[in-house]
Amino acid sequence: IPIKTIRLRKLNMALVTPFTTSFGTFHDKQFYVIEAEDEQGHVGYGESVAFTSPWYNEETVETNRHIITDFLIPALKGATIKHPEDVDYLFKPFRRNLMAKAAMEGAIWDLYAKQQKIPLATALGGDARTIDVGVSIGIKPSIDDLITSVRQSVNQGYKRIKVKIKPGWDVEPLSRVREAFPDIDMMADANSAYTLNDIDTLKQLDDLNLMMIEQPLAHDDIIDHATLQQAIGTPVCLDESIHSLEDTRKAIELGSCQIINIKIGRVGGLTEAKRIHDYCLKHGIDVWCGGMLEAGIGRAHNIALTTLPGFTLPGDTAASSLYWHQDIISPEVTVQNGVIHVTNKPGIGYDLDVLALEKFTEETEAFSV
Ligand code: OSB
Ligand code: MG
Repeated sequence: IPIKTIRLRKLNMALVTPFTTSFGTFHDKQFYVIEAEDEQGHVGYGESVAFTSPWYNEETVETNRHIITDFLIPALKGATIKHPEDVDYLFKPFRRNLMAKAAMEGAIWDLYAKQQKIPLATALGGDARTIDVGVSIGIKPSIDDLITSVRQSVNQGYKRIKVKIKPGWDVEPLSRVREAFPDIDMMADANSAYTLNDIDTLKQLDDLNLMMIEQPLAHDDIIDHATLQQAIGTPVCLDESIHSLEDTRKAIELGSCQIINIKIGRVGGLTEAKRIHDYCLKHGIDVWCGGMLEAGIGRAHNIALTTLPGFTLPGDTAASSLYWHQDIISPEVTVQNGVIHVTNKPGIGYDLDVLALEKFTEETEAFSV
């Protein structure tokens, strides 16, 4: 995969509505768009997913830039990359910094697919023509606000509703949503806000017929999650705790979860995401594709990944308009009756909206490879 230039653009986009999790509230998203260009003018796009503060994991927008410009781009110089999977190997000497690696690897996967003139989904081995989509609903000022928001999402056709929880915002709001919507597919995401001391609260959620509870315990734990899974009936899904195929194997062997949320950035790129998918498919573990409030490039990568056969549960890949006044891809991501129709254009499958890209760009840097 000959690469001539890597460009970084720093973007800043305001969210349509603030999004609150157990660890904080987002008003906007800053990120890097990575452009990998070859001699023929093909451009592959990647999007960094870390937040401005290290509160979901240890990475930030600026650690992503540091690792990309000081280590990952230099590692590409003089390297022979025959396939995007070689990039995963090339970045192995650098510990962690998985979101930085994923942004770079993503741009190269897109470039590769465009050079081959095939959709990224096809390059990954996926063939689904539509993917099922759910929505993640943040912590709201009141239960009435939450119910209003759930009603809108149900009316829009989303296939499952995820409700963010934290201590003090759990059994009561979830029970009220369940009363109002007895039959919807519903789940909760705690973003690591509980400990085993909260086991009585977590047991009460068993009465609410949840599809799963996502990452209830510490971000770096798989031991206590196994204890919790023994004690509750609701399936545990891991998000923050899973960074690799090895983490996946260990969590499954320990019984720490029954379901895995795969996020490309959290596991260091599409290559590792696919390995985790393949392992889970072989071992009968359901997976779904999580989200990081990405703009269109990141979402397009998520959509391509979700076409693999093991993605049996709806992902967090809701419509662009829920997050952004204007997205950076054209057309933007739309959801009809809870599904996204996968495009068959080469690469990520969406064109960049060049004017929007320019509008949200604060800085640009270019590096020759
Ligand atoms: O844990 O999945 C998460 C948003 C920010 C940080 C972490 C998470 C989330 C979401 C939203 O749940 C997913 C999305 O719509 O992109
Ligand atoms: Mg989560």
